Amino acid sequence: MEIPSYVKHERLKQWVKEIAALTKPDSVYWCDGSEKEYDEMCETMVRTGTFKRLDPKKRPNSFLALSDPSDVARVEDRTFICSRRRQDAGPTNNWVDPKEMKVTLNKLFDGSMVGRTMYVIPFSMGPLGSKIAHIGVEISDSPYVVTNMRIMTRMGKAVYDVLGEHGDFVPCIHSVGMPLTGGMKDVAWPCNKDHKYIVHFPEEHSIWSFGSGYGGNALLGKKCFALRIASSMARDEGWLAEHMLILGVESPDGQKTYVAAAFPSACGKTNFAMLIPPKSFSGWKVTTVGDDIAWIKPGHDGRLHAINPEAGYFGVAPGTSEKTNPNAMAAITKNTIFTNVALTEDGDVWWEGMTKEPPAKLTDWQGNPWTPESGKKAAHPNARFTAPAHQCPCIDKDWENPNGVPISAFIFGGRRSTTIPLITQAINWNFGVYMAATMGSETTAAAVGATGEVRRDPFAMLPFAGYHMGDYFNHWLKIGREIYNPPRIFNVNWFRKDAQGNFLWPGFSDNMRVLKWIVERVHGQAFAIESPIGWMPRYEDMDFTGWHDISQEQFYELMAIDKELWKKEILSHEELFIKLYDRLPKEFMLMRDMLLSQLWRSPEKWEMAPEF
Ligand code: O2Y
Ligand code: MN
Repeated sequence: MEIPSYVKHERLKQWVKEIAALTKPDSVYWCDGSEKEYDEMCETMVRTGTFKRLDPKKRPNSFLALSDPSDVARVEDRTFICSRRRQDAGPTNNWVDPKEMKVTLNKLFDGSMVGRTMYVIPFSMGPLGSKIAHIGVEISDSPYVVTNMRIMTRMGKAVYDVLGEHGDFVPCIHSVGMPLTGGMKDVAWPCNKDHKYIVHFPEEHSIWSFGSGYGGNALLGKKCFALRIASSMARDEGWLAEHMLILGVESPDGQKTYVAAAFPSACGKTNFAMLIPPKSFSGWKVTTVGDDIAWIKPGHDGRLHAINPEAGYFGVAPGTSEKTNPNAMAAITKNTIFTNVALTEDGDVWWEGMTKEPPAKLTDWQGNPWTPESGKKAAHPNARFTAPAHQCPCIDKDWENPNGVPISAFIFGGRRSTTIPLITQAINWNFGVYMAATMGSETTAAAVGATGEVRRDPFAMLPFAGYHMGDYFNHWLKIGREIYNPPRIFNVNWFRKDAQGNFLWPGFSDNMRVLKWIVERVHGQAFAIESPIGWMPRYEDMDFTGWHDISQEQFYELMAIDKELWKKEILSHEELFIKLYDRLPKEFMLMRDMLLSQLWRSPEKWEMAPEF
């Protein structure tokens, strides 16, 4: 194996040799991250059928990949946190003894790259050399992974300069798990239909992924490193690795405020990160730092500073349109990889929700002819675009600032049709942590289990915390004790419905009205009243300028606190607490009791009557 002379890190070289000896690829290729390399790999994938080049006039330098129908999303039931002790992974993660798992993985990876090229992909999560950033090296036998990693991370040989001879890196090993033995012919989307393993070793900071070529299972910088391994590093080192978007709000007088927000997967995070304020909000601007993950470290000024560790968007295509997210639509006009969307007759892409009327004829995500009468979706519901972040028109000027941006507020939100008001502010850090820990979403038809059942998804981190959730809550409480000027914490619910099942809040641009109140609260510029569950704006504290007509009554329906529903809510917090009992913060019991006693003294339906 020829190793480029610019790689000076002996441990890294040794590790690559070991993995090559185990996986037995035909050749080893060290990625340099250049444009030439990217173009050549795309061209090779066009020849092998993995990529289809889209019409260069309509979507310059863009490609479509169609995955195997069995490999279309993250596989949570095949995702493992292999800490040495089971109790450190906690009851919400799949756990296998690391020694046992290594035996399994060594068998699976033995010869898994026969007939393929093994790519060595150096990448930085975060701006190269930033004190908040960390380095990883992914070994993969998938050229699809290489090209996606080049968009999603800072990938290339400059990483070796930062790494030097002894720098730390997270080793990430990935194989699609389909060796080409005995002259076997390759397929457009190789994967292993029988065995999938997405495995994390939090103590040794390493990741092994086998059998899937898709998204979060294979682009190991994202959920595996930037959340599962990084959350464990963050706990040990006193920082936060969170499933949060980061956005900037600029007021007409030029005041800039950064907020980070956590919503469960598929709750419109990218849309919120790229929000365009209503026309009536003249002079207000929202800018995007990140749409999915935030790494947040305490700064010398006693504040928390955040970077987006990623360099691209791996966004859900269905539902994205000029109406819902014009900034995302602009970001994907060129240099984009589309996965599992439909192909138009003129060589462009389409998905459900992109236009009001579907095209008359398409090729669907499985490569079959499609018409609106086909009776099935043209694009897979989890179809994705991979696009460079810098192509987003509303990208923040400091999105690559190595020092990060100072965070003034955390926002948490689930998908709840009842109970949770549109907006509340936690009375203090600890109560905010309690509210984030107990956030939940109602299951939709797409998810397993009964529709409408509330699933707790603490901090939107349930699938992504690399250690015990109880310890994770304690870590958040500890951060609050240690920083001098903690961000304020807010809870939102864009999804509340009336008795007839209609959404009470339009969402999208109008979320700016809530964001404005949040920003003004942070700066002590907005009024709030005390409710049993936190601070709340009154009707007159919200900016409804340019709104067709929202009455005070309608707004208070969105904000109402129903005592009976809240009693049930608190009871269902108990379910989570019992599960995490051995490591649950003692503060949570006090806060639950405080919540109960506050509710106890409130009327049956706590409404913000004008006399309050
Ligand atoms: O299904 C996948 O592999 C992707 S999941 C994903 C991708 C981008 C941002 N967030 C998510 C998520 O599941 O939260
Ligand atoms: Mn996500």
